[in-house]
Amino acid sequence: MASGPVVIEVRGKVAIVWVDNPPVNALSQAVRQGLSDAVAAVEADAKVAAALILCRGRTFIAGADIREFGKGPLEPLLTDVIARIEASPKPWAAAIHGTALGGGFEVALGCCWRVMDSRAEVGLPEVKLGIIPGAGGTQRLPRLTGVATAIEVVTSGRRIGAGEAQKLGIADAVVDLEPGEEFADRALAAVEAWLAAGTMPVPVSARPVPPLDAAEAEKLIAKAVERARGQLSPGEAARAVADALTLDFAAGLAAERARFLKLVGHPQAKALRHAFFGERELSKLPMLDGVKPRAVSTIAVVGGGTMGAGIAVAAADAGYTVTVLETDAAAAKRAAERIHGIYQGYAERKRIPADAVGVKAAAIDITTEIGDLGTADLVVEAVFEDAEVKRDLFRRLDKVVRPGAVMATNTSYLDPNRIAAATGRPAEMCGLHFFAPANVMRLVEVIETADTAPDVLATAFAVALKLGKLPVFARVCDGFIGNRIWATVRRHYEFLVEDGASPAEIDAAMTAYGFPMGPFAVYDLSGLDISWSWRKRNMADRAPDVRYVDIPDRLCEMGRLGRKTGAGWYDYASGKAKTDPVVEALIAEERARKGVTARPVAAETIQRRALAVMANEGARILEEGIALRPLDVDMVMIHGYGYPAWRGGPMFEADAIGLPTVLGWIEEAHAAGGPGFEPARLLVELVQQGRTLADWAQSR
Ligand code: 3H9
Repeated sequence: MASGPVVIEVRGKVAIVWVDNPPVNALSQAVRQGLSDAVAAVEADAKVAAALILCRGRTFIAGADIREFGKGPLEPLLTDVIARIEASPKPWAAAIHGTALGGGFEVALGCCWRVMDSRAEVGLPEVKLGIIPGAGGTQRLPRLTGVATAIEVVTSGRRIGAGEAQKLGIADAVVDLEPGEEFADRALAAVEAWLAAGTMPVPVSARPVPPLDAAEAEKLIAKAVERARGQLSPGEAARAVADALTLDFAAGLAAERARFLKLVGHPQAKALRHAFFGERELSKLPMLDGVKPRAVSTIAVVGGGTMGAGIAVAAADAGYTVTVLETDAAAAKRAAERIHGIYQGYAERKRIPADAVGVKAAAIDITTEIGDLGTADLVVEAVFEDAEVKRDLFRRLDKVVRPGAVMATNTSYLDPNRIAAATGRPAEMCGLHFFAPANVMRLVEVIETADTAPDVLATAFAVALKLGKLPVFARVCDGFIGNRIWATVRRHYEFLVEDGASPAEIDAAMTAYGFPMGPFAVYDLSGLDISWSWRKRNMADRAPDVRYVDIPDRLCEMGRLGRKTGAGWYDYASGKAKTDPVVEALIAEERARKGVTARPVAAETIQRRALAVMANEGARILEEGIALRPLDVDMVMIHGYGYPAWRGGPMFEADAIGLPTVLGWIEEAHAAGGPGFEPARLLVELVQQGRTLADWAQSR
């Protein structure tokens, strides 16, 4: 075969089956057909004794073509292609470089032998797309690793490095390439050696499944279900693997297929596909088209607090030369300790070797001399959230930072336009709003001020991508995308408390919805004082008809600022969040003062109000041009605020439920919340036109 994405090259007795389907060799229909035809061609060629799958480009097959999902099955089915490979009288091997994921790993499991580049990884990440492996992965993997490991692998979707794969019996050989060596040559040599040995391994599907107690399997399934917080795929994946204990291979495969088909068209899978492609759309912006980012190799971070230290570590790990500016020697020492602490944590979690901690921490330069920032290509400010402090800092930075360098503020709530105006070069300023801990959280809001130059914006995106972050474009408003939505919905949660729900009921409703933590637990964790000072600044002279709940102010006045003070909405004296009679009494007192008769609030009411308020605020953010597309809002809420990815984010979910229904809920929220909670004009118009947000985004 000389054309198409699958091409055969015969070398001696081995047919190399080259797969070449950029960018990630996904198993499109043409690739499946090509592999199927290759089996026939290899069988027909008398000179050939074995076949070896190798992939062009950066990776082995990264899975089924996700874009084909939802279009109905196209022949040949992957399961059948793999069955042909496995049943062939001539042994097939897979040579894995990059990542063999999902269907790609399943193809490899259908081969007799697997040889891996020592840097390669394998994995079954299907659960992250709301599905389960659908081409034998749940039945072949436990035959190699045992059921318990296979359940762990399919339910986490994690990747397995070559070393571990060899220990687990997944990889038959691992090759460490010497400089100048070709992986193809080494893999070919491995196949020739196996052929020479003359023993053909038993196909994986014909191997016995190592026994596991049924009760033990049930426990593992229950654990997967619990961890998934409402997402169906991990539980289904665990059940599919456990089927291997009771069903023979053919029946197990049929059961896997049935589970796969049930999930692939499920709304959760659609939402997770939206999340997958949404992440990859974030930096594809018309205003960045053809704009060249400025070169950045040195990054200065001003402030070595929790945020600054996290940013510095993220930047250093991405290969930048990093300097942190602190105010004095004592603060510099604390910053150094914080950075050391982050790397220490990495070592404890085995992300880096213990002896690398000191070297990595020492690579980040800490200075108290602002003049040392003169050579930086990008300066990120992460100091105390106070407008005057920041303006003063930028005035001083303006004098030392070299012309052409980009300057960014990491403010969460302040106006970057005002901060930029303190410099003589507002065009070179933007906002880079990281989320704490900045070395872990992937979300970064990239803020375009009124003056940000296009190539400054492009530089901010390029750097954020190099840091492995998910940069989301936003324009200036109070709280940008995420904090603005969070602040709005938080107010609504407070209304619900005043109306009759307890903080614990609201937290339970929202964790049942799929959030990792309830809003009041989050509130306590981040500290009640942040929103207290915001309210003092922004809500002190509110109109009399604006609904205002005094409970959080009263809590702050009592010194209950959240976890850091041992008490907030909850009491933490025991180390765990406990409902506190003091708070219950305060809530009762406030209800009485306002003449509110507490009424029970059902969990569904809390959940639909939360969705309605978030989607409504998101729509306003869109109509004001603060965010460009609904997917930007969704990605912020998923990656910064724990919105369950399997719901797709508030904008996607509003579309999925139906905008007319959601508008009805928004009107309910408006009736309860009053001014400030009016339905967004954009949503009202879309409902009148019978359109969706996705449709609106497409037509712009
Ligand atoms: C499966 O296999 C089901 C089977 O069990 C059963 C079937 C019956 N399909 O991420 P990147 C695109 S489910 C289509 O930026 P990286 C991606 O959208 C699948 N397109 O690169 C992007 O497009 P664009 C299980 C795909 O180097 C471009 O490729 N497999 C697919 O940072 C580059 O992607 C997975 O879940 C795909 N499968 O990371 C693996 N994958 O340039 C999903 C990628 O237009 N993929 N694209 O924006 C990944 O995890 C990463 O892409 C990978 C490379 C690690 C491979």
